[in-house]
Amino acid sequence: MVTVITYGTYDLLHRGHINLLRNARALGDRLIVGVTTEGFDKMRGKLLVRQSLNERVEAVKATGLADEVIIEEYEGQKIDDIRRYGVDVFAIGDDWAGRFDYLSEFCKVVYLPRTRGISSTELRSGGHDLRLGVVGDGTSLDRLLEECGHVGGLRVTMCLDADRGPSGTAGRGGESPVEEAADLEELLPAVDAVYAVVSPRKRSLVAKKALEHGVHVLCETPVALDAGDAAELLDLARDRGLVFAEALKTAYSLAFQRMKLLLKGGVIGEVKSVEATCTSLHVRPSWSGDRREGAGAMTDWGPYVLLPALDILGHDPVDLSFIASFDEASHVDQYTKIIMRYPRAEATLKAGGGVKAEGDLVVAGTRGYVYAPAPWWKMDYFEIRKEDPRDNRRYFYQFEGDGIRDELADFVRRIRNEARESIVTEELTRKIAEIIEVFRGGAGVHTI
Ligand code: C2G
Repeated sequence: MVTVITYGTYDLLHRGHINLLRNARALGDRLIVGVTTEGFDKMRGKLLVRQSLNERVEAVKATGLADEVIIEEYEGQKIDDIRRYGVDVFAIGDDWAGRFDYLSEFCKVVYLPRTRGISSTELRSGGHDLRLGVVGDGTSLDRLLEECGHVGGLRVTMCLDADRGPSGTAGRGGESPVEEAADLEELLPAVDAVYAVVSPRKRSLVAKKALEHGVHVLCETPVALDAGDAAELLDLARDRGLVFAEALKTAYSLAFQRMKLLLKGGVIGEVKSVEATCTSLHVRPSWSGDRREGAGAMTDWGPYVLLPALDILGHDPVDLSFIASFDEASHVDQYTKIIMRYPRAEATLKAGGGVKAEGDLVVAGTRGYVYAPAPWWKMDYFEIRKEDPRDNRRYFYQFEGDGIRDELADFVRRIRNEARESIVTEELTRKIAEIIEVFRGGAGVHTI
């Protein structure tokens, strides 16, 4: 009796899966199929699975090819299963070639030919991937290309970069070459969505053109330098039935979302203060030093420090002031402290570009506090600390790919109508732009 085992997600079960199961079964007398849980898929970077575990299990059972269906929940389970079920052969599609050689210590490992021309990703996207155009400023595309690979259903097909010129990026990414466009007029008709990472001033112009052209937009934060522009973009997107999303990565972190829920549940009592710091010494891209383009600590880091304050304490501080240090020649802010007073709480937020400080987050309450160490804006861990350290609790989460992955997945979900409200709400987008406008207008700004 030869026992064969194979694993998979089996989302929207298709003939590729069925061929694989049939071929696996032919390798022995008995076939066990492991179906992955949502949690395990998320952990291994598969984010856009459409069907529930139950639906996927039922679909595999309905093929009649599996003698037994089991659930795969954790890293390292394969070895446990092989031992537990006395497995002789481990079979998997050859897209995994070499990756499971380590199992040959426990049983025979066979890579079966994958069926060409069909995949769950394609079925999920209704036959074609969303074509994403990147309008950038010299930011490396490599990272984005890699992250898109984890999301599925989205391909970077074109880029436009005024600063770089023809660069050799074109042709990268194997099957999906990235073409370089000469201008927006060439790019927009050729894509379904745009990721705008140009200077803060230009990004609202790019976003507007894209939306007018019927193209969805993922826009770096802050999306605009004043509330009017932000509102115009949101309204335009709504009128056209398009998705407009602010790329504020921390908001998509699971740890950050979990922390907010715990705070809402009163884990540290009534929140009295939010202190958040984000700084960097290397000033960011090509527009740095140009105040008109929106350069400065406030635009680089302002949205990040504002995020926890506005999310936790609300959008209506009773007053707002700033203490800022400006570069003498360029008048760009190198260091900005934002102070917001609420009826029963306060926020002290520090943004630095060219000034460095400890980048942590502390939320103080009447029964304890939350501490997230630097760099808290890439949050994967935080602590709830109490008066008695024995009552402290630590929370760990996975935070992959600087948050870009989750941000892209949310963007795709919204375009596919699978998620209603954006993680960064319209109200938050408006409020961030409004606070940046107040700062740039000089109201309540004390200079040091
Ligand atoms: N498959 C195939 N041909 C396709 C698509 C998929 O032969 N056109 C195979 C895959 O190679 C895999 C199985 O069908 O062996 C299930 O595919 P997925 O549901 O995509 O699952 P996958 O992410 O490959 O999971 O740890 C290994 C995983 O559990 C395998």
